[in-house]
Amino acid sequence: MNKKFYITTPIYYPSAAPHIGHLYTTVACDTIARFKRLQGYDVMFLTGTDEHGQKIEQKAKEAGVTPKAYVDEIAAKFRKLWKYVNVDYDRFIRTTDDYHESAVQRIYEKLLEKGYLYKSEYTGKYCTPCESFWTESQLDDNGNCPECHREVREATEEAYFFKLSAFSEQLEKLLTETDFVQPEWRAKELVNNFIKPGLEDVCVSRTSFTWGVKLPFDEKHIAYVWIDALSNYITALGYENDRYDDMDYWAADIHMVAKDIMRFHALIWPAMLMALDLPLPKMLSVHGYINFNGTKMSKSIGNVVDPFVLGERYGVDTIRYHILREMPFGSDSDYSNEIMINRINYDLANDLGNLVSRTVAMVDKYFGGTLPADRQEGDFDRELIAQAEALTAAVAKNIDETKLSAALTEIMSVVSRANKYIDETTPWILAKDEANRARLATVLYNLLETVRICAVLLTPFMPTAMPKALEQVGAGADVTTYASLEKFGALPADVTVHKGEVLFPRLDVDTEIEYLNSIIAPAKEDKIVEDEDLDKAGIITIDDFAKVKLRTAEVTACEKVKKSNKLLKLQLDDGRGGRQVVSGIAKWYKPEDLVGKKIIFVANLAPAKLCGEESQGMILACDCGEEVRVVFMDGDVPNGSVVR
Ligand code: ME8
Repeated sequence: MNKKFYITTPIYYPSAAPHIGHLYTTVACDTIARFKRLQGYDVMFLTGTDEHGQKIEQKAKEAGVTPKAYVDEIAAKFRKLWKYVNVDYDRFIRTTDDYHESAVQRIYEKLLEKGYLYKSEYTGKYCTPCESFWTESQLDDNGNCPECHREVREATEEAYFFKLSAFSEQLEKLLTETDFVQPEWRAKELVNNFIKPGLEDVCVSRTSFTWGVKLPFDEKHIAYVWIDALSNYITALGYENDRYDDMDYWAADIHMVAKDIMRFHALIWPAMLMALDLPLPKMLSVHGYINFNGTKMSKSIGNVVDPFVLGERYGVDTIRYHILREMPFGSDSDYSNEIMINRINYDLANDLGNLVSRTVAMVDKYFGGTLPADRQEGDFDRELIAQAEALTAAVAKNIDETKLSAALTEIMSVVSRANKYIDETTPWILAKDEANRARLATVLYNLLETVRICAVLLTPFMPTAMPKALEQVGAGADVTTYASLEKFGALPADVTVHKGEVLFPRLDVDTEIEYLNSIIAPAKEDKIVEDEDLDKAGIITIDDFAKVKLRTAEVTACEKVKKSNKLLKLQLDDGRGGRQVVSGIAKWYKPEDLVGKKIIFVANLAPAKLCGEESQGMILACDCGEEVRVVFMDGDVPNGSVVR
């Protein structure tokens, strides 16, 4: 039986559509899973969605739908994206799946039976309107509720606690004496920030909302989302449920997460497993964040990179390559349109794509597509062959260490070496003399072989383009296996190539940058955009105007934006779950002047952040000399009516 290999992504919150950050972790895991399958492992690759909790409950309420309907829609978007980018997972878990929910109840019961759960009192900062407890560090700059910015009060509620402190010593050992957390410096961070100051027990039940798993022994308590979520890694294998029977995949070989959720995975999760007497996962691979031009990607800033848009324009494999290549092991990476376009051009169009097309074209041109079997070794062969032969082991090592960017660097250096080999051996000069036939065939064969090895190793990264490359160099199924990589020279001596499409077309940098800048807005900070005057704006058509979606709404709440004399923050009932708009009218209106009034607003304006506050639209107002007057609606207009 083949050796088992179990890899997981985090299960994502279906509270907003997936973006390039989620894409990174999932494509990284998919690549590793594909590589291990290629190596012959029996792979279980798990991903899913983390669907309970107060945040989801609130979002659903705002959208005017049930939490289940809300998560169903977004979970479907995640699945759609994974299918689109060729993520070949084996299992998709949703924490609202019945089998998972009942298993989480059993986990709580077990923790209670084993003495790791106890009832006590939780004291924290409570926001009455939001019915939420917040920790000190979650409060806003003024010490208020981070959601509604109203005052919080100290409150106490009955809750269950998990004895995390009991595992302090074992966790310290795990982090300092094993290589569980990767990269290692992240483990040091955890020890210094959490273990050294003293681990506290974790409050693992809530009573202030209902969207979650009920504790079976005390039904007014809801399971803490993190206990619920982390359990997915074992419930998806069948732990404490009849749905699956795959616990023989446990312990996980790799849990991959970003730094934001490292501490839950490196402290609470191992402690839970210790409490449940289960073996610990072998590796927690922690990667950094993809930022956008140095700024954190955020929906409210409007710089979230949509993977569907990039995939449509540049091809899914290209995007997979780019994000995996750019993320250095363990640290943050910066997404920028320029870097992406240049990367596609240099690595994929110039180096890899060109190597394949040049080689195939030369076999076609000089030998009618089929190489003769005669051979004649020559200068430079050994160096190229030695590099190609050493490649598989180097890539496999990097994959096992989750260093995907390094694995790609290794492969691309062999690609570059092969391009250099073309310049060194000058096949076009060899072709001039019939006496060089055997030498020319050898040079081209070595190139085809190098492409074959690189393309097989690249297939897990680019599962659509690489089989095409392999077909072009005449590599049949028997020479695209992992075993076939052991030998340089697996292609038949009289191999036949098949000229095909250009794998990675070269992009025009200026055109693409202009395009990308127009669809992925850079952060707009603290600035009210002024209307252009009529002369400058020119004449527009009715179709241009129709692009602006105007709607009516009622102002349900309004307050001044702190740190700004100009801005008011308005909550609008737009008939569709509500939205927040920030407007530069504080000089002319007090909050109470606006509450209860009906206004018109631009509903499809890209979101922006003004003085740190998200604005999802713009209310209409007119310039009256030095003054600005808001356009109010008369009469009883339903909220959300279209204005044309
Ligand atoms: O934390 N760069 O879900 P989540 C790189 N439900 N990776 C990013 C990223 C970025 N800018 N943004 C998100 C949760 N990610 C919990 C997890 S697991 C038991 C429960 C990726 O939807 C990265 O993998 O907030 C990060 O850890 C994860 O999405 C957070 O996803």
